[in-house]
Amino acid sequence: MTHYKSIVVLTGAGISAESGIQTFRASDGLWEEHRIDEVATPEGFKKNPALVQQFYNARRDALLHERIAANPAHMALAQLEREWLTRPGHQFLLITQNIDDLHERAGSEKLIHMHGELLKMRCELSQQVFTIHHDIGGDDICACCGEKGRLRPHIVWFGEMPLKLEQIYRALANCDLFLSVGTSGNVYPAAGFAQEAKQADAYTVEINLEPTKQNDLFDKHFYGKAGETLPAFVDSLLSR
Ligand code: BJW
Repeated sequence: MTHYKSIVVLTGAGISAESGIQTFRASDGLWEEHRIDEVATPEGFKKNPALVQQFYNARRDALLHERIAANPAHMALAQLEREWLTRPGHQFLLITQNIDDLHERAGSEKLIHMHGELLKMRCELSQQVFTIHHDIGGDDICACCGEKGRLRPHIVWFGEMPLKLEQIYRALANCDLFLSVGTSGNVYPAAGFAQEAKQADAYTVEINLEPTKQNDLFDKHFYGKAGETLPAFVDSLLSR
């Protein structure tokens, strides 16, 4: 039986679907209701900042609703990190494309939000990042530069550079198990991570409701809800 030492996990919108958060590309997903170029590009923000702020304000409100909570899939990854890192020489990194904070709520700590965070905003002038639990408005004055209209959601839009890529590629180059959960594999560079892991000779595992665009890059697939399949997979890893 193979003994893995270094695990990298990539999560996407599917892991939060069972918590009541909309995915992007499903028939009832966010991109059916909103135009990507209007709400998820720097050009869209420049053209109509109020519309973009409204889009993220509404999603922030929804995330902070009391009915939203981490689900068994988020919990399983937090447990995996906790127990894996007690083993000498073992490594773990969780990379999420999600901007919600459900991994943190479950207890994950070795975590990168490569597409930003909904509960943070950023000053466009100083790049200083602030935590927020309220709406951002066009008239808001930035605490660092004192100017109006300089605050934007701390989100990586299309055409912008995802966060902490250097750290991510370093981890991928050293991993021996790569696990992808609930992502459609449509958006780069995240969609290229399985290929990077394969080049490092890692064993690659995918959990999704259905086959994805990256299907051929995975050694093993588990089809089903992440909240059901992931805890069982984590149990099998931890019992080795
Ligand atoms: C379940 C489930 C359950 C459901 N259990 N599973 C041509 C070729 C290559 C690249 C490009 C290209 N043209 C343009 C690009 C670059 C572009 C890109 O990739 N475009 C594509 C559309 C082609 N990428 C970028 O611009 C990125 N930046 C960049 O490339 O910088 C330059 C660079 C150069 C060199 C190296 C590195 C970088 C930035 C991308 C920013 C993405 N931003 C968004 C929105 C902001 C965040 C937000 O508002 O929330 O991020 S787009 C949106 O898609 C969001 C997500 O994080 C991202 C991925 O979506 P995800 O998570 O996969 O969701 P879905 O809905 O697609 O899939 C859900 C899956 O879950 C499905 O498969 C379901 O089956 C499954 N599922 N329930 C298990 N219960």
